[in-house]
Amino acid sequence: MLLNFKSLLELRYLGLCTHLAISRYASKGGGKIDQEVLKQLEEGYKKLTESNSKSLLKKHLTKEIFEKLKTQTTPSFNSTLMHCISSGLCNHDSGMGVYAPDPEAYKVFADLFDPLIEDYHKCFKKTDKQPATKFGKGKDFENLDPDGNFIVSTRVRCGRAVKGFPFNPCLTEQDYGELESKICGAVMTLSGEYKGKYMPLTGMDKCVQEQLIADHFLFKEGDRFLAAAGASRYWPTGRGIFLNDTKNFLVWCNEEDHIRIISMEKGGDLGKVYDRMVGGVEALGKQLEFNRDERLGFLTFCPTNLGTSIRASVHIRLPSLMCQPEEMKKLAEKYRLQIRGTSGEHSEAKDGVHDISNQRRMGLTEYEIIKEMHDGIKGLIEAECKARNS
Ligand code: ADP
Ligand code: CIR
Repeated sequence: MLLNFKSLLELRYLGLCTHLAISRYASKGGGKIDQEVLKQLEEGYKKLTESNSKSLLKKHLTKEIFEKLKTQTTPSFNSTLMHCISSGLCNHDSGMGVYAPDPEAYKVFADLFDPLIEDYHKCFKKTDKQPATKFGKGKDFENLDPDGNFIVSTRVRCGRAVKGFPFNPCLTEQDYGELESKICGAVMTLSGEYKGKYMPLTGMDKCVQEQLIADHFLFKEGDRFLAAAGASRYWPTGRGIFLNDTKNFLVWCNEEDHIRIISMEKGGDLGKVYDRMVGGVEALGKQLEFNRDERLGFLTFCPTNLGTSIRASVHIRLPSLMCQPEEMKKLAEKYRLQIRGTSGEHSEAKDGVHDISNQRRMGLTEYEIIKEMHDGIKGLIEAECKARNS
C-alpha cells in the first residue's frame, strides 16, 4: 500500500517539479494547489495518522494545522505542504519526516515547522532567535582521547545554502549546473592546507566513488528519505566533492544542502578539526553569499540542521556502555548527543564503532555547540571507564 503511494508520489513529483520549473520564472506567487496533489495529501495524511509512526511529523501535524496548511503555497516557488512532508508520508519510520523545499517554506508552513524545530532542537521556541555567529577558538577544546583508546576519528561539518537559490525539490537542472559552477569556482580559490581538487559525480569511476564512500569522505547514493523529499532529481547532475590534498578538508556539492563543509581526521583532536572547518567556512564565505535568516540562522533543507548547521561527531568505541543500552540512552539524553551507525544516518554500527554527535544545532553559538559536544563525549568516556572498572 505504502509502496503504491510512494510510486504515486514519485510520479507526482515529476509533474510537480516540471510545474515548479515553469512557475519559478513564469509567475511569482498566487499559486493554487493542484486538486490531485490535495487528494494525495489527504490520503497520505490519513495513512500517517492511522500508522504507528514515531516521527515528529506525525506528532506535530495536528488535524487543525493540516487543514490550515494544506492549500498554502510559497510566494516565489509555489511549494506546497506536500513538498514539505512527502518524505514523512512515504517513510513512516522517519525521525522527522519534514524538509523545507525553499527558504520561504519555513515561514509559510511555520505552524508545522516551529513546533518541530522546538522539539528537535530542545526548546528553541518560536519567539527565540539564533544568536549571531561566534566560532571562538578550537584551542579551548582539548584532545578528547590523547592515548587513542576510544576515538577512531573526529569530524565537524556545517551546511550552507547559496543566496538566491531554493532547495532541492525546486531546483531545475540548470540551477544544479549553476550552483555547481559557483561552488566549484569558490573551492578552487582555496589555498595553503585547503588546496585540492573538485571531482564531479557525473563521470566518476565507480571504484573511485565506492572507495570515497568507504573512506567516509563522500555521501552515499539512494537515501530513501531524501529521494522521497525530491532531493535526488537529475542525479548525479551538479553533485560532486572537493577534497584537499591532505584529505582532511572536504566540500560536498548539492547533496542534501547546496554546500556541506567538512573537516575530519583520525584521532580525537576536536579543536584542530574544528579550527580547520572554520577556516574553510570563512574562506568560502568570501567567495559565496550564504543564506542566513535573522531568526533561524543558516538556512538548510532539513530543519534539524538550521541555526549553526554544525554536526560535530566522533567515531568511537564504547563497548561497556553499549552493553547497557538503557544507561547509554540516558547519558545521550543528558548530554544531548545523537548516536548513529558507522556509515552515517540510518546505518548500523560496524566493529562496535558508533558515530556520536551533538543533537541540537540551534539556539547556541557555534562555539557553544562544539562545547556541548566536547563535554558530552568527555562524559561518555568517563562513564565508559567507570563501567569497565565496575
Ligand atoms: P552528515 O549528516 O553529518 O553529513 P551522515 O550521517 O550522512 O552525516 O554521514 C556522512 C559520512 O560521514 C558517513 O560516511 C559517516 O560515516 C561519516 N562520518 C561521520 N562522522 C564521522 C567521524 N567522526 N569520522 C569519520 N567519518 C565520519
Ligand atoms: C528522518 O526524518 O529520519 C530523515 N529525514 C532524517 C532527519 C534528519 N536527521 C537527524 O536526525 N538529524
